[in-house]
Amino acid sequence: MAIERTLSIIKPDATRRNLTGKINAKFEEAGLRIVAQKRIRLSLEQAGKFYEVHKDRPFYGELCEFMASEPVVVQVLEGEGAIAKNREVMGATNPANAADGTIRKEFALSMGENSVHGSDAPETAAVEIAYFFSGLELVG
Ligand code: RTP
Ligand code: MG
Repeated sequence: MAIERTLSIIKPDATRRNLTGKINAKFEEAGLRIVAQKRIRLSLEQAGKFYEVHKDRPFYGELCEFMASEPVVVQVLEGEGAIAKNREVMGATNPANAADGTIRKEFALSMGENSVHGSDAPETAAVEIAYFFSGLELVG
């Protein structure tokens, strides 16, 4: 399988509870390399643009406010089949349905406050990585 890169975000519910290191350990144990990482505070506008695909969904406003409420850690993960592998390590969107050992099973508080974001396809990964990082910031 090809080496891929994917965009990951450690969400405010997790940064608030000091879970950045534990979540990063899960990625690294799964063979994903953190090739770029920064802790930032999103504005409401930046969160809105990032989640624009969900703009007609009922949870959009709440989601954007949550993502802008406290710092997030944005990161690029690299590895074989990184996009699917990351989503496997994350677990299901709703933590009640997430498999044992996944990040969301262990750490997520609810469907909304579910600790991590991960790109869902190669096209979205490329767009999402470019939203936060320049090529020079990716150190493989
Ligand atoms: P993400 O984009 O954050 O990696 O999560 P995902 O692919 O598993 O889920 P997606 O369907 O893309 O939804 C994006 C985020 O919106 C919040 N959400 N809330 N209250 C709700 O019904 C609801 N549904 C989705 C979650 O934070 C989800 O991760
Ligand atoms: Mg998604």
